[in-house]
Amino acid sequence: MYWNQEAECMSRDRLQELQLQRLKKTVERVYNSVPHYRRAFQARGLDPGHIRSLDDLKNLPFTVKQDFRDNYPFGLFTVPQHEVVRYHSSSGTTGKPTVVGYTRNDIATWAELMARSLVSGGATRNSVVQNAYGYGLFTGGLGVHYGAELLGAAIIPISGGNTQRQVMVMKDFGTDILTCTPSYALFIAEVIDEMGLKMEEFKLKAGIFGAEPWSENMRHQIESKLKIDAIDIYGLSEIIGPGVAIECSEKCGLHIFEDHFIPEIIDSESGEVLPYGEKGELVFTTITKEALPVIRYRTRDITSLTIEPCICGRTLVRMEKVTGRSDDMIIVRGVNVFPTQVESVLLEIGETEPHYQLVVTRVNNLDMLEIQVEVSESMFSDKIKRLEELEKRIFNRIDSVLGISAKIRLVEPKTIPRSEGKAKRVIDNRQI
Ligand code: DLL
Repeated sequence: MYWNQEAECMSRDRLQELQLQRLKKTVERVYNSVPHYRRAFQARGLDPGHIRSLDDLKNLPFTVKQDFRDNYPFGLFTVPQHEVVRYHSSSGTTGKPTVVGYTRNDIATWAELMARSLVSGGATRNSVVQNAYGYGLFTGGLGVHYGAELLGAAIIPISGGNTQRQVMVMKDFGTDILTCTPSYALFIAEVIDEMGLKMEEFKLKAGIFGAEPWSENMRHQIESKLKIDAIDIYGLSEIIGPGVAIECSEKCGLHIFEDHFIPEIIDSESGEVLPYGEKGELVFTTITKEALPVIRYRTRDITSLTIEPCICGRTLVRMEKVTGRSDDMIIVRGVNVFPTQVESVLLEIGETEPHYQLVVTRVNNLDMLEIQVEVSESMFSDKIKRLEELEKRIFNRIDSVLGISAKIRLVEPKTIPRSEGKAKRVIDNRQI
């Protein structure tokens, strides 16, 4: 099922023609109205006339998060303030947040992409969509909201939190589509269980989960606990919000809406563009945005692209599930570790609960990684010996898969903080 078959199944030739035409317009737009871009282009001896083919994109300068900070709040906008109808912002953990803005047309584009995403994830106009992404400056809530309304589904704008009420509403309103972060979905499953309810009492069919990395094993956990299809949705504020890419029912890669965003994969070190199939940093250029077009934005997300045809019929390029951001990666004694890799190992062993946290400390100049993971009630009250055995097994598996010796700490059920939005997986206590 498609929302916009013409756009989602367009021939690659036609798509590239459209991309080039839109790219030229975007480049002219930013060059003529944003001093930052004009300066960056001129520093490379470039002007909009240099874009003659899609291949010329690789010569344009990158845009990075710092450029948003340096031009805070509206310096990268291409329209006067009266044309902006909405602001959002991403929660900067350090320094100023990133501010993004939308014209009326941008909001319409976003709703279109979210309608496509919801349909790809299994929603129809008869759906009841429970939207537990946070409403507010975060793009998740309102992004999904407008898409669901355009689709004609009934949206429940419940936002994140108050989980018992979420469960009650889910049951009583007959929610069939849940939208929230994967970590929150897991928490909802836990509360359903605590309330003594069974999934058979719900109409839930699918969940559209994103905004944070989650492993394939985490998907299986969520699918079996909630008895649904769990679909991955990707996006970021700087580009538009949720709805940049979405999985189809094949669940093998996320289709990127290339008629609006051109993706590239680059080598993070050299900045060189990598061919299809190779893993690297994902970079996006928006080609239809009005208020805030972005040229070659470095997402810091690690993935690869493929244009192998997909069984679903969409011709759009697919990106591999994002396993992590380069900023989330911790380097412990020289070994690169992504939280999702640890997650995958823990869930594969399967004797712990899917709630974990990584704590990094530095003792006598040596990095120490402690993996805290919850065990079930029954396991916790079991013999010490069994717990020690499990610790040992996790230690060995982490050592052989990730090449790192970590301290494993099995903790009591429900002691790791639950998240209602993006989960905090790493606590880095190193003073570097
Ligand atoms: O998280 C937008 C969003 C809302 C996406 C709801 C999906 C659903 P930001 O807060 O700007 O925007 O964070 C963007 O989150 O660069 C990735 O590192 C991460 N991220 C988003 N979706 C995924 C995903 C929203 N499906 C940053 N898998 C991105 C892995 C994701 N990481």
